Amino acid sequence: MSGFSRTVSMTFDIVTIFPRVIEQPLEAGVLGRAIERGVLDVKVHDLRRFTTDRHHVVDDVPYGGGPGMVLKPEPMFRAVDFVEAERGRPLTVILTSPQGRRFTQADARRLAACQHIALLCGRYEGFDERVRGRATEELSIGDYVLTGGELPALVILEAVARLIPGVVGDEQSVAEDSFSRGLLDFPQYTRPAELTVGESGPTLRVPEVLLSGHHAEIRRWRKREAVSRTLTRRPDLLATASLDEEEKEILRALQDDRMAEWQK
Ligand code: 9D3
Repeated sequence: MSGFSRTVSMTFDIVTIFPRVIEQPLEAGVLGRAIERGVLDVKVHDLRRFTTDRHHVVDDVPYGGGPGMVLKPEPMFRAVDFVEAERGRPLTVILTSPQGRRFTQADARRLAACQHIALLCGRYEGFDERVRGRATEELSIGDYVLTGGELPALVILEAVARLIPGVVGDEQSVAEDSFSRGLLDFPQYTRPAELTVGESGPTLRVPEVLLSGHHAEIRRWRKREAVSRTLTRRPDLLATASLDEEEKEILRALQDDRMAEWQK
């Protein structure tokens, strides 16, 4: 046995009629490097390869009439059979569709514990209803209309894959991720400390506290900014956020301020 043997942490099988849409973005960045290093394995399966007719037809008209086309069920069944034969069962099979439950960070964390995940990308008006029986879950990435499930599959893949140990270099930044605590990020600045935009524009300054070197004050300022931003922009997150005592205190003070402002 070689001491250098390496085990691939996670495998994604993606079934699509547009393999390049999945493959191209995975060549760059953090995920591309994870694939090169063998920490992550992504297999893209062209749905057309699972057709049996001469013209590799993947869609057909809807029974009952109406606009658009529906993905034929047999190629999709064969594709899932193929992946299942390769990976074994039980296999997590995710169907991407506008009818799915909304994908969240909690789903990403749950799915990161899986060894194999298959993602089926919808196109046209969607899947033949009978294919849903082969999926273990159905996910949407949000309430807007896209042309297919390829970008959603990439979104899910990226959110899950970056949680696999060794995919992102900085484990700390993954652990401290704002969404895992339920607060938005505090504002970030880098050099220079003063910036003049244009010929005679205003001077844009980095908040004094960040230049002070007072670490306790900086920590408190950052907490305050994160809580304040969340209260303004995403109050819905506060219902389930896990705040420490200091953050709860900051939140109460901010709410009192805003209530007072409102009653003036
Ligand atoms: C609910 C919209 N449908 C009304 C007739 C038509 C339709 C729109 C878009 C059917 C399929 C699609 C393609 N979209 C996806 O496959 C999809 C998707 C999305 O559009 N938004 C957010 N998440 C997802 S996951 C898959």
